Amino acid sequence: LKRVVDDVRSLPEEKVPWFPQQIKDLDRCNMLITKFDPDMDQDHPGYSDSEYRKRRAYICELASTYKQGDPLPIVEYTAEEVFTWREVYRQLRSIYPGLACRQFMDGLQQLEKECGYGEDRIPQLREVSAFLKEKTGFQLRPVAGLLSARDFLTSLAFRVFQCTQYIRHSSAPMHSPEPDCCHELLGHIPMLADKEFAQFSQEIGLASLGASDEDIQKLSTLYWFTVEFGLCKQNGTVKAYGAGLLSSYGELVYALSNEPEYKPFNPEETAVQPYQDQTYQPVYFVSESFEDAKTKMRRYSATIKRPFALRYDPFTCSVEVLDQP
Ligand code: HBI
Ligand code: FE
Repeated sequence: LKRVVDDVRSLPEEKVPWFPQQIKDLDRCNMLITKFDPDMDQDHPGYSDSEYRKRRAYICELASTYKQGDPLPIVEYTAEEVFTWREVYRQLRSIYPGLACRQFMDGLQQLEKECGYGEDRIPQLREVSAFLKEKTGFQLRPVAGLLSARDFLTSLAFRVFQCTQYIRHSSAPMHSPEPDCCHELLGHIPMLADKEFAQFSQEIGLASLGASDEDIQKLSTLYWFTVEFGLCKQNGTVKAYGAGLLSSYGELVYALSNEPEYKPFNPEETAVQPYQDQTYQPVYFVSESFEDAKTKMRRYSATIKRPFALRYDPFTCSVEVLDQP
């Protein structure tokens, strides 16, 4: 029989990186990466716009002081911000029907009907989080920017999705070098309303808990080519389910144009494929179905070596550490 141990430190293996075991431990998973930050990156479209940077600092402060369980911050978006949202929404919405997968379209239609999605206003994370909680148990948490891969993946284990709340610069509505609320709300949220996809996402998160840096790197690459840039077959055609595609007009069209290279999704191979975060991907991975992607991911995750087993308890939103039999 498996034994529940109350602390990872009592495990025989020593070099297990710390990981959260309770949902409130996510308050400690906040390591930001400054790679695409408008204060640091001279190529950021908002770099020379001090108003924009001030606004970003304000919204990021809301995220930095957030504690698990607090009500999600409400941001009163300005007319300029709503204008940017409207442009992005209009353009993308018009091409979704032919290019987005069925689960995405279902989710988006529900959000439009039940959660105030539309071109006239930017949905608030608070209402979107309540919506998701009912559909799949996922909830949102505000984040100030790009997180470390470990901290980002870790929260998925608890069905928590870390969401940025600021919007991209108005001079570049069709492209953002970093995640913003258009990417989260249009790319990720409709998919997280699907039960099977929600489970897929949580399982990547669970696989990341206490994993070595090398395994985090691989899981992060798998996340990249599935949750961010994944394609899947549906009724004989290939559709997009990745949020990076579904929030970028240019790349969504490109990814399904037959111009790039396509490979079948196979975790061992996908995990070591080098990837691009500056421009379009040269290669995309195609899954037979979500069911198939989930089965393959599960088989892959089981090969990650760990001196213990984990079990997620949905009643307490906590992770139990079990000795291997
Ligand atoms: N951080 N806020 C945020 N949003 C993401 O989508 C995100 C991240 N950090 C890392 C990451 N995505 C991926 O590149 C994977 O490495 C997990
Ligand atoms: Fe993303």
